[in-house]
Amino acid sequence: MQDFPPLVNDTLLRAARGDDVERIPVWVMRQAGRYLPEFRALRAEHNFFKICQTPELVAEVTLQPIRRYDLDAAIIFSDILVVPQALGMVVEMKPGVGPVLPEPLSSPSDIEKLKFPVDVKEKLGYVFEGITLTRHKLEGKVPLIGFSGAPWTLMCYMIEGGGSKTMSKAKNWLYQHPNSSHELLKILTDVTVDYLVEQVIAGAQLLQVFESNAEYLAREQFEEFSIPYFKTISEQVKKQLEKRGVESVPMTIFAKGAHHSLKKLGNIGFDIVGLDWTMIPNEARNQVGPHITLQGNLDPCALYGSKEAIKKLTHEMLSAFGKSRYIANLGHGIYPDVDPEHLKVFIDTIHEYKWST
Ligand code: 1CP
Repeated sequence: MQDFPPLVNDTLLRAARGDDVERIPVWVMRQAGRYLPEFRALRAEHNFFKICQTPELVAEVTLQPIRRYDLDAAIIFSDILVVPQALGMVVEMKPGVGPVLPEPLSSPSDIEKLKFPVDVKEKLGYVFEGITLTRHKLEGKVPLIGFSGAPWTLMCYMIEGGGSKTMSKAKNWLYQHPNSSHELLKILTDVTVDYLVEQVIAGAQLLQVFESNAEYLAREQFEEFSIPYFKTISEQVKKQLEKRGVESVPMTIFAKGAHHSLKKLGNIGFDIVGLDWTMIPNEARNQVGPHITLQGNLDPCALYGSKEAIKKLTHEMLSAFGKSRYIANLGHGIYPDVDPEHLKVFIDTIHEYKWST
């Protein structure tokens, strides 16, 4: 390995393993992003994917929230859509619009156009270089999280050609072309496994898989088109790392909207289950059982409230989850128009919380 500085604050990793912690660890989805003026300033000078492809810029953006706040983890700056790019698809980031794929997969025969198999070290080597450099620049302050999109969420972008209110084109495939859907999901799973393994080898200390589009699937579809691939990802990542002689890292599954399947999510080889803000902590705990760490789940819009209101809602969140096996976060990514001072209130409230014994 790359002789990284020793880790000073390992609270996140201890909570992930279920060990005792003196304070609740907290990080925030999209913590490096547009709500930060220092991010917007850098973004004004560089194209989004140019930042992702330049290890020095990746490290700089990843460190921005760490300099500002008392966070317990950094998450590598990148995007889930670098995987479709690695498969040969064009992805553009349009300011004010979001990601656009100008040539989406319009029928199952388009699967043949994908450049598969992917040599992730060749196509996504810039991510791994970014991870290694960032891990050094973090100087052991907090652990570094790596991530990927889950296959169904990636499939949505590849077929819709960008965000969508309904995902009706991608869901059309599930009903009209279930075999081709599985073929595509299998391709995405294979790339994702290699991609996550290399992130750990490069220095990622925890991995999160984002199934942000789980909310579009009913339970039956989620069980057919999403869960089996999660299972393959967790099993294969751990197996491949063992084969390579590398210690495995904790893994988080965040499946937004998958209320109906929390029990299953606690039983597919992931150590941490991320909850969105509509999920109820004690119900989730009953579903996943005692051996899983829960993560979440304040409504990202709660940060629009007054500082007093944020404190109150954060206290309620903490008492609902309890101190053990818990990582604090929002229930989805922070929005670009949130006041950075309000995020500070959220983080500091979590750390200052006095647990009654
Ligand atoms: O969390 C972090 O700080 C790390 C950076 C990060 C992550 C983890 C970014 C930077 N994107 C992501 C993951 C990501 N990207 C997800 C999964 C998490 C989630 O649901 O939020 C998804 C669905 C995307 C796709 C994406 N990329 C969207 C959503 C579009 C939609 O409505 O469907 C958007 C807006 C982006 C662009 C993007 N990614 C990241 C940033 C900072 C931005 C803003 C782009 C800009 O600066 O113009």
